[in-house]
Amino acid sequence: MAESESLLARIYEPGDLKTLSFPELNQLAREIRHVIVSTVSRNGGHLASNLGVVELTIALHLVFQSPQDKIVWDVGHQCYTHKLLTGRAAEFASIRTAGGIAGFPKTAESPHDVFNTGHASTSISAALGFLAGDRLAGGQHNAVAVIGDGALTGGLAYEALSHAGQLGFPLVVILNDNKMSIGRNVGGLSKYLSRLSMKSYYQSFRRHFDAMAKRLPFFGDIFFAAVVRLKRAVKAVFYTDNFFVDLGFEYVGPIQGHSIQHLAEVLRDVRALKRPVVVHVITHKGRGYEFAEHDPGTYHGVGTFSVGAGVPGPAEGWRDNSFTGAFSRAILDAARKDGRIIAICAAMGKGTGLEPFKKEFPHRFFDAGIAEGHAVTFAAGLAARGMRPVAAIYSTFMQRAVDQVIHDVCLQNLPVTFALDRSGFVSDDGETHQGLFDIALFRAVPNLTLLAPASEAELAAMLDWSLAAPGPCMIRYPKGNCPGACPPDEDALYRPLEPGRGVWVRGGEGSAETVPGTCLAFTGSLYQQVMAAAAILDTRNIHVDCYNLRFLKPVDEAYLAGIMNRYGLVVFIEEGVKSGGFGEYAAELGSRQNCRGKVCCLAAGNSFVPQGKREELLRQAGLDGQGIADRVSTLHNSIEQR
Ligand SMILES: Cc1ncc(C[n+]2csc(CCOP(=O)(O)OP(=O)(O)O)c2C)c(N)n1
Repeated sequence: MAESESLLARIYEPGDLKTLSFPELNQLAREIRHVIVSTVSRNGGHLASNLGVVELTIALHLVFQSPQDKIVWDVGHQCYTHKLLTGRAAEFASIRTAGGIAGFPKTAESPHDVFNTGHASTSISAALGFLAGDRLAGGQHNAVAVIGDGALTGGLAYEALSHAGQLGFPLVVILNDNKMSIGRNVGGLSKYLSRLSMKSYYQSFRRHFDAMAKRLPFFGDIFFAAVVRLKRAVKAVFYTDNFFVDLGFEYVGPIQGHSIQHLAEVLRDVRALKRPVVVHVITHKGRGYEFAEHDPGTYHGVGTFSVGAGVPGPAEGWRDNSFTGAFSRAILDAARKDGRIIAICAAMGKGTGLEPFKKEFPHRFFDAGIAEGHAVTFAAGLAARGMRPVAAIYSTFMQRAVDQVIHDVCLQNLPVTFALDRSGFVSDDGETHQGLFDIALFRAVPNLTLLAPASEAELAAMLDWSLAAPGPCMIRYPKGNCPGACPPDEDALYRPLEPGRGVWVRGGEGSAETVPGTCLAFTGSLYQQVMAAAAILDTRNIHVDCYNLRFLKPVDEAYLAGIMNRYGLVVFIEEGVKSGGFGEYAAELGSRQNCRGKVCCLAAGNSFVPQGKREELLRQAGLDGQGIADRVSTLHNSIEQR
């Protein structure tokens, strides 16, 4: 379409929507879908969720006055139309790339992004806080939380609903119900919402009633609130219960979520209500792009793809060589041998590699929904009953369940295994999704064993080890390729685990020519980077020994102190924040035990890390092969010169 014909090119801010007729707004929705599909095909991103809310977003911006009225996008992965309508159409091509606009709402990016999101179920709390603050400051603005039926499975959302019902502020909660989380939504709530949607006789009554009420001069508007109360009374005849109403909300819906005009009419009425209200909107995830409509789960989050051909399926004989793939195979092997092994995820069955487990052991697989805290305590209960639960949760989302790990699992020393996927730098999603805090968060917790594999064999050995351990274990691994066999020290990574100790993957005990030289001690995810650094250092005539830590906790302190005594320089290299990390602990151990060697820590800085590819982020942090080699050269030379 020529630039002059483009309606999107005429939208600089949401107020511009008011200049368009409804047919033009429908045309705008088509343009937006086109832009989203072509951009995501190039950059990757959350496709299906965004395609499902195009009309809803246009209607919201038509009726509410952003940024004075606050629109909070739950999870935030569905904010692309919002970004396009709020002055970022020109930069949209850069979405999710390093230095480009973010794939999630980001307050630093625009005043229309009123709250940073990325983790699910925060929108109702945040919007309620805005509203309470606004009223305390004497304001009269609106606040809207847009939350999906998936995000509504998170406990935080219920805490907020309960509080909002009690406060009575005119909070608008848009429940974007597409029956999907990443995959099909699970749990009692999703059944409940379907039941609400299916009351067609009520729907038909409601439509006629609305039309009639609107036709009455004056009454339609003036007595809208009274009409809503009356409808609620009528609804009580049809429904035996309505959870939202019982909490103190008005409940409107379910309404069809792809008619801008209808949505705008309903939202105007809702805005006039001046009471807490849940608007239940039915949308189609993936709408407007056939591949995504038919398989919204696959198209929830995608890499690059061809618009015409869609996302390619796995090639014949494809093997998932990531750490996730290695975990997926290892847990299946373990489960075949031990009927007590139970797999648990929190709405991330596919992402954590548990789909094959679910297929083979459907009764031993549990998807808790977007409810990490519950998933962890549920695992604790299973362990207390003698099962061997494995909870597979991304590092960033485990932040939600720190208390449950400490209070429900570790305090009772229950044998729960945590498979912490996406630990370390995570590509594309930015600050909210980095897995850089887990070492600092969990190293301090008593009873917990913290393990970091460097290879497929090591991951499997650690899983087996943890499944036989008497207490809780956490295995952290990155989103990245997982080495299979590990040259150059052929079988180093196959050696059996020794509690508290790592393994030498280059030189080490007995390599007299390098002692007292330099030792690189690292967390497993950086194995490939450290080996690359060692090779670069060889070319500079600096020969280093490399020690894969394996156990980040507990540590055989005498053994580690021995290393720090033998080597002139020990550099700890970890994929996590420096503060509270392994290196800091080791430095304290070295000083406590008067170790002779100089100790240094290479780690992620203590700031939030924006979006980029993992390799780029490692490079920026100086944790790629080149960066490590350069830092070690400098340290080595400074010691030589002393
Ligand atoms: C605390 C937390 N756990 C897991 C996720 C991963 N996640 C991102 S989107 C999503 C599904 C959201 O479903 P829903 O809210 O229904 O939105 P939809 O994508 O269907 O529009 C999940 C599980 C997350 N963002 N936050």
